[in-house]
Amino acid sequence: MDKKLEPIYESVIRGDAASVQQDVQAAIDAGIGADDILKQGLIPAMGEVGDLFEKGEYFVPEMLVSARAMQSGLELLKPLLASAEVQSTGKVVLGTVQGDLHDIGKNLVGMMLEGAGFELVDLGADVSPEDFAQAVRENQPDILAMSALLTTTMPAMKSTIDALAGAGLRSQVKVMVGGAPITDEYANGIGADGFAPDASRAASLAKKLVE
Ligand code: B1M
Repeated sequence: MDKKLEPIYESVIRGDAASVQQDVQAAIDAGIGADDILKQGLIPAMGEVGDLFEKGEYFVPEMLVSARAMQSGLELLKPLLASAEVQSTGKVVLGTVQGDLHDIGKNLVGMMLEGAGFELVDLGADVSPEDFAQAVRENQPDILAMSALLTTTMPAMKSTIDALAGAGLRSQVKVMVGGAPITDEYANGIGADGFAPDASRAASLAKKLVE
């Protein structure tokens, strides 16, 4: 890793948003490309945060703080990345299913996906099957990612997959699901392509699904 990118890596892991912004700006000023700052600084740092979470050394609050710090760096890079037309890892349409207002975990998943280099279309919470299908039609994502936190809203995942099939869109997109009540077995049962138990593993799963 370029020596000038090491502070970015360390600041993301510490979850220090102000330092991440300073370090990213310093790297831009030093002439390092936005793509290198993203792929050699911010993304590996979020990968390390994910590993720390999976090892039980970081918990949800630390992961959130690091994800927000990473986002603050990403904000500085976004205009540069857009103009450089950097190849993204893939595109994901994300939302919490119909009837469900819980969005904290969904937002964390979104941040980890962006941290892994995905382009994100976040539909928010309480998204109907028809709106998911419409977003897939309009955005042509690689992945549709759904979150549900209530046992009463889990069936909306199946309704959304049915809506995709009804609209002739199911074969065009991978579907991944997650949220506290969701299990691998449930995901298989409704015909999803994958389930992840947490935000870090959601990013790893998304990468596998687009391979
Ligand atoms: Co609600 N709520 N809530 N709530 N709420 C729960 C989920 C509940 C377990 C609390 C309880 O009873 N112990 C319970 C659900 C019971 C059940 O169905 N099994 C519950 C209930 C009942 C309700 C209401 C019905 C309460 C009422 O009004 N009577 C109501 C429903 C409103 C609605 O949605 N229609 C309600 C309302 C709310 C608030 C609005 C007050 C608030 C949400 C605020 C918001 O999100 N903006 C809220 C909160 C905060 C919670 C708890 C306390 C915390 C949820 C949370 O944010 N966790 C929750 C109890 C708990 O979990 N301890 C609870 C932190 C977050 C980081 O974790 O969302 O699990 P989580 O996300 C994780 C993983 O699940 C995974 O990654 C994330 C990070 O690692 N993940 C994915 C999530 N989505 C993923 C998608 C993926 C992959 C992984 O791929 C696409």
